[in-house]
Amino acid sequence: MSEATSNTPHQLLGLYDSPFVRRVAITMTLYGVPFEHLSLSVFRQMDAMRPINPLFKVPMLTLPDGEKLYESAYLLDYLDELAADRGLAPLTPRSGPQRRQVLQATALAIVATEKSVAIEYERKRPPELQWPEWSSRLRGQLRQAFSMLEQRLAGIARSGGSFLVGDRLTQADISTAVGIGFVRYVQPDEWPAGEYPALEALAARLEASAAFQAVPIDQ
Ligand SMILES: N[C@@H](CCC(=O)N[C@@H](CS)C(=O)NCC(=O)O)C(=O)O
Repeated sequence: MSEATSNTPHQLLGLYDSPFVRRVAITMTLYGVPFEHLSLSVFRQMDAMRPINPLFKVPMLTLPDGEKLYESAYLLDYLDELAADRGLAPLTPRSGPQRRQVLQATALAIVATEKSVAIEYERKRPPELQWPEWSSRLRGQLRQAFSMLEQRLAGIARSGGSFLVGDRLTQADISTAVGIGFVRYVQPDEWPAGEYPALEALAARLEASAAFQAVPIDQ
């Protein structure tokens, strides 16, 4: 990969109340990649965003050479490669069974997160256009994804482990904790307190960590 040569830092576009933006910002913080945070809302600041990102979809990462990247999974893939080039262990292993496991656990976290975002969009519709059966389906999927993660983590915890995959922090843990943080922040009524104790413990631990504290959801 061609390393950044310019002095311009990476620039990350989007609010941290977006779980997709936040997981990228936390990952950059953990990797020690300095970045400028452009905190613009895709809904409330469209005029300011239009010249920068007329797609109105965040996160968007601008590289030091001006190249723009979209879709948080691909941003993370780029950052993992950058980390590996710098001799750091990527948060998603580059190959092997643990890569598959991290990707799959991350996929569950993203299903839960996307369903939560979809519930939020449904709630923003005029009351007469809301479809309760649809919200209920989304809620069922959200809970199913978190249940599957809880089952995995509770099993690992019984054997003394404290991460979703292997014995170190991975993207699966980060995306899961960020997803939980989003649900609890935006839709506290959708988080069934006490139902996912292993996930709650993981989220509490990570939210207290320096990298998560550096990227507050309400900034
Ligand atoms: N799959 C995308 C999802 C990103 C996403 O949905 N971002 C929301 C903010 S949470 C957004 O940009 N919404 C505006 C829109 O879709 O029009 C990713 O992971 O980057």
